[in-house]
Amino acid sequence: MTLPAGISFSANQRVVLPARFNVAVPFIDRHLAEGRGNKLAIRTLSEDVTYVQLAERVNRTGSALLALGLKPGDRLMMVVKDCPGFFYLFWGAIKAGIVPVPPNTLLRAADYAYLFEDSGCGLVVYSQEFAAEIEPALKQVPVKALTVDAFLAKMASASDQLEARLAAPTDDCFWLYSSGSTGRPKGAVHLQRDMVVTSELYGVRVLGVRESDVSYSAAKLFFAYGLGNGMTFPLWTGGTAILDDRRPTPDTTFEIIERFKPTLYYGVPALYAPQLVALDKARRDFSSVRACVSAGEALPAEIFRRWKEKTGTIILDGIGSTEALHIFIANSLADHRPGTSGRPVPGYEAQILDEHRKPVAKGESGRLWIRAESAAKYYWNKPEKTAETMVDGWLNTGDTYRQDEDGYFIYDGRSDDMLKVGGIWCSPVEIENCLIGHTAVLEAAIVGQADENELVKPKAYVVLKPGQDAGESLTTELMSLCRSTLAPYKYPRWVEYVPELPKTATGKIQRFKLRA
Ligand code: 3UK
Repeated sequence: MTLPAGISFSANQRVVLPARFNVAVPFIDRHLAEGRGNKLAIRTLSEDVTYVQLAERVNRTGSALLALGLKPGDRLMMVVKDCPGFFYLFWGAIKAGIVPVPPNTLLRAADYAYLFEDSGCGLVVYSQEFAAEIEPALKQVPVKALTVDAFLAKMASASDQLEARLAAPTDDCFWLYSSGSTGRPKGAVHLQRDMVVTSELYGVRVLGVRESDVSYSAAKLFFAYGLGNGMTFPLWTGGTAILDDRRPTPDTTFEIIERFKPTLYYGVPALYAPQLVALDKARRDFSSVRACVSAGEALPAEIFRRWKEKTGTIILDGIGSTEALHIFIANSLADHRPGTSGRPVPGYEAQILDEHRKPVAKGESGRLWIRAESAAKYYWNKPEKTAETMVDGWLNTGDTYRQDEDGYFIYDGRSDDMLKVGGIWCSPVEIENCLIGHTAVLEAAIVGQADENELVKPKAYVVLKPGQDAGESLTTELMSLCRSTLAPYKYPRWVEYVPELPKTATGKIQRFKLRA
């Protein structure tokens, strides 16, 4: 399929866009003009949505948001499960000039209260499933709010005509929250052009996404990885996206794959591992899938090998980030090396630098910096964090990398103490603070430890208060304390009791010593 009218890429992969445009037009409306109206845009276990229906509902949504009093530039917080309503809200907002902000849907009330406050959002729309966390947050920070079902009822009677609000390619378009090891999540502000860049440079040109593809992402839409896989790439190419709102498990994912026969499957290492265990017990039909993708954390070469043996398909690992929006170093069908993240996606630049910001010798480890035309412009209200991460047009990934003799990039760990669990960020400090909330605990430190599949999970080192007894029942209590107060994937899978924690002279916990 050719690029949408008015959009092109130069020979060095720079995007060329009209001076004034709205990105909802090439992603949504153009499919009607190009004769794809009756094609299925979205399929779920309970409904199918054609491109005509999608475009109409996007218009009604934008009209309804304006009727609810939102103005262009206002933020719409959408805590929405993977369902067609996610598409309507995201694109309806963008088409009306409103800024959608889809946060992680696994957070707790206190986290949401912070996001409502920080974003200054004018409206919260949430799936009923998340009411138990959203409603207490709304009591703390009052914002106008509606459930998705209540919103859809309003939408149905709103105007199906909506003029696209024109913007510059570098105007703010949508935000994604990203967490750091200390401090609160940061709203990464993405621009109108960013989804065009990721969809074309990685989606079309590296992965070969095309109109005939049926895409299924087990990674959810609130995650920048899932947003690209499960929404922007299919819409950019006029393909079909499969959505499932359940928590992905081997059973649910294989059920979806056998039923909808996707051609592209997107997972994370923490799901490929249990899927492999399930494949040992029963064969599953994978014949529709032409390529699998993995991101979020490094894919162990052993998982690549066993997956190929069991399914006959290969997993293309690639590294992306919320700030870059999607994958910037990747393996492809034509060029891959298991155990590495691959090579830079054409159009993205990558450099491995030492602590003086000088390039390291080939083969040596250093900090990975990238230059991306899809990069967030800044963090909302966080000028210092912006200045640390975004320097002279380059993004500091916070990752340590080295290159092998053929130029493939090899992940060497984080440069900070952050952990990825199931592809999602975990701050050690947040888990430690939760543990310290228990009456028996004096101090705690969290580090990542590899499980039997070489995948990282949180491990707690705990110092007890005098007179407290370590034991299995305390361990169970600490784990359930974390499970009930933090996002569920963040609880420590192991607890080790120690007499003291290693610290610097200034009292900072030296987590790297516990990792060693
Ligand atoms: C780590 C990886 C090794 C790395 C993401 C694809 O993960 C995504 O975004 P986040 O902001 O995290 C970014 C950080 O995660 N990481 C991601 N992929 C890999 N490490 N190998 C990998 N393949 O620390 C990176 O800095 O949550 C992934 C597309 C869009 C995304 N946002």
